[in-house]
Amino acid sequence: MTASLDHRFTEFLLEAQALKFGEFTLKSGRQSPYFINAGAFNDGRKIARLGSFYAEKIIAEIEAGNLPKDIDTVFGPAYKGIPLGVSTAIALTNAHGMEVGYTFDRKEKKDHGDGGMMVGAQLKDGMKVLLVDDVMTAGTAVREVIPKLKAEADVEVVGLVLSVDRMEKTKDSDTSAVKAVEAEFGFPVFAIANVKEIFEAGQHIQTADGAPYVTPEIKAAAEAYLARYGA
Ligand code: OMP
Repeated sequence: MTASLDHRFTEFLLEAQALKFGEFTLKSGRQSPYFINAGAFNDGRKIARLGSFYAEKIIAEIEAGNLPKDIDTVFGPAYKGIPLGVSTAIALTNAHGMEVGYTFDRKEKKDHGDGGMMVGAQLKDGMKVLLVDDVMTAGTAVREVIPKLKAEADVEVVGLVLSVDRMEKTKDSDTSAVKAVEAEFGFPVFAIANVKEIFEAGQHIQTADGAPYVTPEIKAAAEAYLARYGA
């Protein structure tokens, strides 16, 4: 039997050392005992596999009727979203026969050549855009990019796919950041895996020495963190 997507993805995160345990200060200022670092997907094999995981999740959500079939372009916000969007578009085409563009934004406006704030498939009115990003904690990154898209053209954002949902509440409410973004913008947010699934799977995945990646101490630290900040 093939393992579930979240289990296989957790294996990949751990093997690629993209999931770290220790003490980390997040963008939100919270002190977390774990950190997901998409920067660890730094070679051809890893980024190709990452794109395949995103594509698998997207196809599953299309089949479930949660995303439309006719997505025009995959948008990955600069900088970390760029390789995500490109590798996802490649995997959607190569493995699933889906013709789709990719688009990303520039951090600075270019004043020569083609000008413009976007690179890749040009955004036009009515286009269906699927966002991809690495991790959502408070949703700050997404809130920054939506106005940029809307300034470019009257596109329809059909959803957002993340690698990991940290399942945290927003700064000023008990609502999860994912739910708050869904309510604010009206599109669904999906994650290949969430932290609860990751910590569950990580107890059964072993390092080269045969020890579980997620020890009882690590699990306890994660649970204490989620008891405080989880939604
Ligand atoms: P928000 O923009 O507040 O949702 O935070 C998500 C961003 O924080 C990610 O795009 C990363 O830049 C960074 N981050 C991680 O990469 N991994 C984590 O596990 C946690 C964070 C974070 O700082 O919250």
